[in-house]
Amino acid sequence: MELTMADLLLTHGYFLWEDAKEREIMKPYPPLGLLYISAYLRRLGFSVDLFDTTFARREDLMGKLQAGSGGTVGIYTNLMTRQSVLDIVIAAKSHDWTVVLGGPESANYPDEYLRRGADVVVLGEGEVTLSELLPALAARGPHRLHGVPGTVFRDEYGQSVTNPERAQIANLDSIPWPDREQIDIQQYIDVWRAHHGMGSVNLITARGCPYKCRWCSHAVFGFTHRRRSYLDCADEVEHIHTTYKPDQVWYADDVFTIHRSWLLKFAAELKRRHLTLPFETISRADRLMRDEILATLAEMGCYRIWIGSESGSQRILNAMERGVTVEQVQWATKAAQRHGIQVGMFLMWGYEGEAVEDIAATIEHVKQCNPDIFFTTVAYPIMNTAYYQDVADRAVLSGDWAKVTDREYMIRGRHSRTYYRYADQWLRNEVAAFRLESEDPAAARQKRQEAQQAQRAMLTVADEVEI
Ligand code: B12
Ligand code: SF4
Repeated sequence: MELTMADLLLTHGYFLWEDAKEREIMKPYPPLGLLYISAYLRRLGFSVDLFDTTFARREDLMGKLQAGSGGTVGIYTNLMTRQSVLDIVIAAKSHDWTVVLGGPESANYPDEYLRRGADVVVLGEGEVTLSELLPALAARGPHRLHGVPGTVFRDEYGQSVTNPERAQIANLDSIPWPDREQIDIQQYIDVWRAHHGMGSVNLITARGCPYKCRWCSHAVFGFTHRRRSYLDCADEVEHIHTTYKPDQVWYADDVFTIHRSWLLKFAAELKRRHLTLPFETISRADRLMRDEILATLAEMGCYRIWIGSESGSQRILNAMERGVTVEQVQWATKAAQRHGIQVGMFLMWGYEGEAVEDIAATIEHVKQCNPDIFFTTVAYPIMNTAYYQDVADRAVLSGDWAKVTDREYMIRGRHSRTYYRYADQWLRNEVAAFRLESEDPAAARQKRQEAQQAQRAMLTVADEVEI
């Protein structure tokens, strides 16, 4: 064992260079959760080492695990990184590390991860739990962690023990900002600049979302919503601006405009400090339903707002318990664009009960809104969501649990993937035709024909099921 070993090595399982799709997108952000934990533990006097895998090679992390045999490693997990994290767990265990996992994915599958070698899974926020867990591990080892709230572990008999829940941090201003000094933020900014002309840094102004969209994962923060004070957030933006000089920021909140009066105060404070930094963020249409909000966002520097539109069918939005109307999405999109803000839209195919009329309604809706960008996805059930419960008896993983993610669930009886591929082509061609209409009617006609072909092709495979 190294004499200088840190109390905790923090890392994650996301390696940009291993992911061809992400390399194409090239919009990496560091995992804020790890940076928050690092800052919190350091302030209490723990020594923390942080190995950011984003731009690293897997061999480098493996080398580090080999060199530091016998320490404690904490790994962030999310839906995308299951296989990668399991590889790290196996490597860490082979070098005698104690392995602690945290984040949304391991919270959804604590026993699966414990069975595959993890020693402890932390549920919920990591800061306070780790500050109690590290001394408990040092004093009692990994099998006698009874009474450490927010943890799941295996006792000496191999039985899984779930401790009581950890209380959430009531005052988010009381914890230090993310420990960005521990990683190479400049590399993130450089990569962003090289690929998008703008260097970006992420931050959050709140934790948790009180809405109950049935497919959304609330594994970490539950259904609470806690905000930081607008002054603390403005201080952090100022710090980011003076320290890293990015060209923009990304407010990685769940619903950035959820609290109107907070937003107005925050905007006024940034203005007072002459901090107009371009930014992107995500929100809900029903939380954008005033010109005042959109004007404020535009004045703050918002150049693109992402809206989860999901479907153009009110019936499906209601089934999702989205709490938003189609009209609200249409109004918010137009209003944002009127204020000079681009709109990015997320859409979902294949939700429970979706019929061909709902698909047609979604296509009409996207034409009506004419967002600047839109992304589609076929609905997938994340473990422990209400949607998962709805389809659990028909959900089949397309491979070994350790090798796939929750995105690979197939739903028995649902239309095939080919069907949704055609739905996508129908949508994209219709929207393209709509956009070409006035400037190039011939091209528009061509696109409309392609849309009709896609629609017909979709209908011909309507009887094929996913599984
Ligand atoms: C911003 C964001 C993104 C951004 C950028 C990601 C980034 N790196 O910043 C973008 C838009 C790219 C994105 C994409 C996706 N995302 Co996303 N994203 C988020 C979001 C809104 C914020 C993340 C964040 O910064 N949180 C703030 C920090 C402080 O919270 P935290 O990371 O959870 O950390 C705390 C705890 O988890 C814990 N903890 C964390 N690490 C560790 C480690 C240890 C050892 C311990 C003990 C504890 C611990 O302590 C931390 C502090 O309290 C979250 C929702 C959310 N509010 O968290 C979804 C979320 C993480 N994303 C999710 C999903 C599904 C996706 C996509 C798969 C969506 C898709 N269909 O494509 C993609 C995957 C992309 C990829 N390749 O990984 C899900 C994950 C569900 C799951 N079970 O894993 C979430 C939870 C959203 C949701 N509600 O469903 N995402
Ligand atoms: S989808 Fe957005 S609004 Fe709905 S519950 Fe999740 S974070 Fe909240």
